[in-house]
Amino acid sequence: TKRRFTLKKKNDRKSLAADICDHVVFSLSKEVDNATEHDIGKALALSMRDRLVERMMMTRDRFREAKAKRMYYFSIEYLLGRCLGNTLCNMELLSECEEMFKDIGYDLDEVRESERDPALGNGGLGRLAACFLDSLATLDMPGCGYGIHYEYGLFRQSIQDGCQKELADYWMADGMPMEIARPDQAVMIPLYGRVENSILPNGEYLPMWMDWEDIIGVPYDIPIVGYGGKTVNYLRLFAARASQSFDMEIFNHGDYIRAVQRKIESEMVTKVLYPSESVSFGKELRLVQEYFLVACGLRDITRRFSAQNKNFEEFADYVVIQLNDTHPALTVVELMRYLVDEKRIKWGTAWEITQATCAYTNHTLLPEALECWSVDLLEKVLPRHLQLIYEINSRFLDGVKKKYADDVEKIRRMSLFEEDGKKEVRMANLAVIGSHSVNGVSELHSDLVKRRLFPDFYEMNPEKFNNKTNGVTPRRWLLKSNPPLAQLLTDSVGKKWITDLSELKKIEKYATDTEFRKKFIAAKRKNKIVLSDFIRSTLDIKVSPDSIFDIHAKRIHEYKRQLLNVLHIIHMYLEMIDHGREPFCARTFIFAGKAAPGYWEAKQIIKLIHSVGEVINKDKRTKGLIKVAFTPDYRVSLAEKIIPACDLSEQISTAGTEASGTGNMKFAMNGALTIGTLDGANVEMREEVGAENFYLFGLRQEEVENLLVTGSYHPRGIYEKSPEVRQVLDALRSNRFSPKDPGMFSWIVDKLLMDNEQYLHLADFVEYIETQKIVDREYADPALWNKKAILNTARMGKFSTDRTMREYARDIWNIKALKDLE
Ligand code: DL6
Repeated sequence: TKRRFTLKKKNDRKSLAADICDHVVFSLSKEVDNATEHDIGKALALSMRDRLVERMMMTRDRFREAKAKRMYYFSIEYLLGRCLGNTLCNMELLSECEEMFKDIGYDLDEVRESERDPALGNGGLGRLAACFLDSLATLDMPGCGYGIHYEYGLFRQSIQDGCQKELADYWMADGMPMEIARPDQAVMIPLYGRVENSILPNGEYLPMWMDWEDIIGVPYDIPIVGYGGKTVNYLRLFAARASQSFDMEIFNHGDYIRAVQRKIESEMVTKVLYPSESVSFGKELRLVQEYFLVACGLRDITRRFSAQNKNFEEFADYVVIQLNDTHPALTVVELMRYLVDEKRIKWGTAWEITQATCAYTNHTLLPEALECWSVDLLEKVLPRHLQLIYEINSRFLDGVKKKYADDVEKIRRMSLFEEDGKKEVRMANLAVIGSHSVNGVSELHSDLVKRRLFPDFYEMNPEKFNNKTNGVTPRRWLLKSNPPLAQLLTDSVGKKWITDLSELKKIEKYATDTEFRKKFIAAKRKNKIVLSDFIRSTLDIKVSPDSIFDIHAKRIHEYKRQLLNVLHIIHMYLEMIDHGREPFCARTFIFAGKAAPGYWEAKQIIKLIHSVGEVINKDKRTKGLIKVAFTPDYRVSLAEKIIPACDLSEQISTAGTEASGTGNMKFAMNGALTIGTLDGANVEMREEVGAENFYLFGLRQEEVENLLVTGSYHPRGIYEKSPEVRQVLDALRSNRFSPKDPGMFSWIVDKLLMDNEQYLHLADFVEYIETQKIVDREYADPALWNKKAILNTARMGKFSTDRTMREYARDIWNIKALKDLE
């Protein structure tokens, strides 16, 4: 007989209010009359959690009954953002709760503002993972996330004297009401030790991983509710705990302090998130983190699989694992170890199962971000895995040799081992050969993945390679973060857009409708006022909501070219002050983003933005026509304030460097126009919104490649030819923006003038300022500007992660929505 969990909690106002009161008393141990706003917020979160837990159990029962194949997303980062508002939105209880809070004299907005962002990710890669989870649940698909329960998330950024200072982010200080600890499902993870190679009496080779140390992985589940509240999947995050036996062994020898010390050391594994998305760290702790994620995840999955099915040869019929970049690439080796060593499955079959189970997404073309692990380190931390990597490599290269006989160079390039200098394992090669699918995250990027990153692998197995253009979830990035626009869209075309973003095409016809346009402008203005107030209250900078909000919000990195933006600001300033040429429109340049703590150049760029801002903001001669603001501590909740208020979105990376970008999509969806290069997903966005609704400039990827490969980039020639470039660089060198620190920014000028400046700032500068002039002219014509802005919102249907997830499900995972299986 089928036993299905049934819902007990009701969603009407009375039941919710009663539950909140119960939680204030029984979970928080406070009296309702003395409860603070914060207590009420927590009690509301707990009441919502109760509802999600019920639905999670129902979803679990439905999966089991349907014997559904499941997708497990392995990612070292998840950038969830605040949970409460999102849960209320997806459960369609937001306005109900707002009303209820009003009735009892509390402000729900304030309660929501006091929630801390769980910042368990650096940027694009982690936020994409969070959007995927939202879409999977909304689509009723069996897909869950696996990750690490870091104690400290990404550092908090404060600005002191224009410089970034990093502060620890103890995100759990106040508890995380939404999560569910599952100590009963903890798993044990071995590390270090040695391999003993024995031969059984029947001649069979038996490697034994011995003398390992172990860490316990304790799962914490965060329920992920899809829109409408029917499906609730989960994100399972593992925290490292010391194992009892581990402590006791030393303890029994009488060394209590050393036992505690060891306990602390093993809990270090999940202490902190590494704070960069664009370099590979090469540190032992990071390797242990990566293995910890993979090993905890696989143990959990194999246990779940075994409970329903004993035949591991069918594993890939029920399980598929998506590797979010190479950080979880050890999945390939750990699954082989499990199948061969523990399940005694023959190598060839185990390899087929592994390849059918794993799929890999690449998220970066930057060479410095491609992970390699030293053989010495692997030997120390994971000795059995290193043996397996040798075996995988040798069998794989046998196949390569069979196909390409004597092409020694090709074999060298395709090997899992880098042999030049210190011997290392190339994790990207491992992920490619161990997976049945390799995808990039935009059309351009996927093309470069084939041509630039893995040409040999592509030649050998072209069928593995595919593109899955990124997206963003319209629930968080439009419905929740932009209530005025969301309301206007719903009023105009109905609610269907929330789960089918292509519905917004229907507003195209209103692009020239005066009434609609007025409302669209009013929604944007409302958001701009909120951001202006925020900037005034946090930075003491007064900005006008009538000015163009020109926004550059993303990680600070040379390839993203915040520097190009600053050069344009300086140009505008000099035009006004030195040449008396005023722009048509006032502009507020808003920056936000963190620099990796060890990335000196990026931190200097933050200092430069502040220094330029200080001079310009104070200079009365600008008549307020240019303002510069840097809003510190960029994170999901700040993005939700900034993005809806944007007029002009800066997406200006050097063509061929940004894999996709997802900020670009969020801005355009919220009615911002993009100024951008043909890089990442900008290319497809421009195709969708129409070339006339996108401010394009800059070299194409092939032109960039050509300049770099042939060594024919000579920026000094550009400097000499172009008065605009000269003026700006000379001003930077003249200390006009660093009066107290002469010479501070000379390094920038020097670098920009070097032939090997790989992001080609000066090559694109003149066209960039010309394009900015067009922006200036067109913003002065509100009918024209807003027609374009409306068309941007209308035509962003492709960039919903609902579309992305459907494509992964169909082409890579072979999973179905539960409703289609029932
Ligand atoms: O795919 C998500 C996101 C892209 O949109 C960005 O373009 C890309 O820079 C980012 N990549 C990373 C680097 N991770 N690694 N390794 O975060 O991924």
